[in-house]
Amino acid sequence: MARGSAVAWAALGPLLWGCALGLQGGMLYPQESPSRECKKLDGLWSFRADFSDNRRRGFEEQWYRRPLWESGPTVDMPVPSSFNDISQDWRLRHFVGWVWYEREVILPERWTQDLRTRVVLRIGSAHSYAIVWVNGVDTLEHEGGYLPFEADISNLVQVQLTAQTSLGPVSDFYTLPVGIRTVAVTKSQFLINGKPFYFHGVNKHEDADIRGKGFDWPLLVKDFNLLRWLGANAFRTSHYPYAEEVLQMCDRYGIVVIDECPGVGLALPQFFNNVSLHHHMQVMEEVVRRDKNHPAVVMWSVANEPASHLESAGYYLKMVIAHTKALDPSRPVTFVSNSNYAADKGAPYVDVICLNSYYSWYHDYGHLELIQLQLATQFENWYKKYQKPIIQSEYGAETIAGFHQDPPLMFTEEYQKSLLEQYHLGLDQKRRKYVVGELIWNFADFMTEQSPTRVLGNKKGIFTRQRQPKSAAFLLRERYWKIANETRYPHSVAKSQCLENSPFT
Ligand code: BDP
Repeated sequence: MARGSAVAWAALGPLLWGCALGLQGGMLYPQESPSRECKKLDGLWSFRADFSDNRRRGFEEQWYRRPLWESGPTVDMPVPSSFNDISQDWRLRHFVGWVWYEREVILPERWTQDLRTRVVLRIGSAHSYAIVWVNGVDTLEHEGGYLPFEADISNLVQVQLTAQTSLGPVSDFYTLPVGIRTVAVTKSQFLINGKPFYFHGVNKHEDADIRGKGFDWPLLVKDFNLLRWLGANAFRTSHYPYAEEVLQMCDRYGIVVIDECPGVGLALPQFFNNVSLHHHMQVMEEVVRRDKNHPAVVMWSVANEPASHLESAGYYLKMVIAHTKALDPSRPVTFVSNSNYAADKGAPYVDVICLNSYYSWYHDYGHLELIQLQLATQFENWYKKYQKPIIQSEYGAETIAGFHQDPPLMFTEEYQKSLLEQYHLGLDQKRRKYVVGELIWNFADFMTEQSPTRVLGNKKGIFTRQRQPKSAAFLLRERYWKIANETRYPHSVAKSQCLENSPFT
């Protein structure tokens, strides 16, 4: 290692939205201040997927000991990005296993010479298990994607290894934008600052052509412009915590967030065991620790569509929810259910009931005329049993932009529009009673694994993956602005001037 430089031989797992070196860590977002300097490590990294039969050749041959190119061929990989979306190699498109990233870093001389400086390596996110070596030394491990992790690497990069504590305290400055508001839940309302709040918004994904899940400022700003165009006031971070920059934007724009942890796919009885429970609680700790200072976040969601009809799921969800409430008594906690009201074992523990239902898509497909009846039954059953406010947390229809058919048939723009219209009639019946929100599935088309039910990914977006509107986007826009204006001017009709403004009160 040359003086003044550090080499991170390799990190395992794709680094999705980048990493940064900074002074004085503490799991805080890397931010420059009079006492902190940041060095972004975004850019091109050397990369290799371990295609060996057991996927463990890298460990056996200790690739982390030498520069990566010395143990075999490497390719360039941008960070942040998703490696699956970049390469022309079909094996990488679906690869699951260890991948190796390497980056040589030149550090400012003062970081390596001044022993009062604390140097912290922070990874914004790496999916889903990561090991980080710095100068060949195993420094950091983290399980679970989407969340940051960090280590003090001062001793690894500083030339003289004197005990740092003997040098006395250093002043450290870190500022946070502050927003103050209250959140409360009654048996039929969601209150922000004591006023009833109605979630009219979307579910999203961090996903786009080429970028995949990699963080991208132009994409983020485009999405927020579209949310404003739509008149949306909320979204759920389905199904994992989004980049911190996204939450910062929500704070700035007044978009309300249901912050979800990556508790997805808990569909089988064997998943509800003590090991998962322990890890799930740990992930909730990481989510709350990272996001607790964002006023935009008004509720935690601990899981999406767990098999909550199982007895074991009941105990499991009870524990995760209780743990989350203990971590943050100021926010309501939920999970998103697609179980039957009579069977759900987790619902007794949530503050708000969140329901996913796909009437006239996965159920009674083609029968749009059944939606209102199904929806009324759904809401009434759940409310009667639990007396808690309800959010329709997902509904939607697969729609291929440019497909048209009237009378509407599945997969056409007309069908998506009609399905939404029927849902909206059903929602309006309960909207001023105990239904406190509606979140369309999905904001934009997104990539998925291949399957017979997916046509180049999930096409339930009201925007295409390239962020162009389908017909349903205009329908939703009219509705959301109408609701926004009702909230803002309780007894008046929508004013077109509001299109210039923000939908948020
Ligand atoms: C819901 C899931 C979501 C899927 C959606 C769908 O929560 O992740 O993408 O179904 O099938 O049940 O479109």
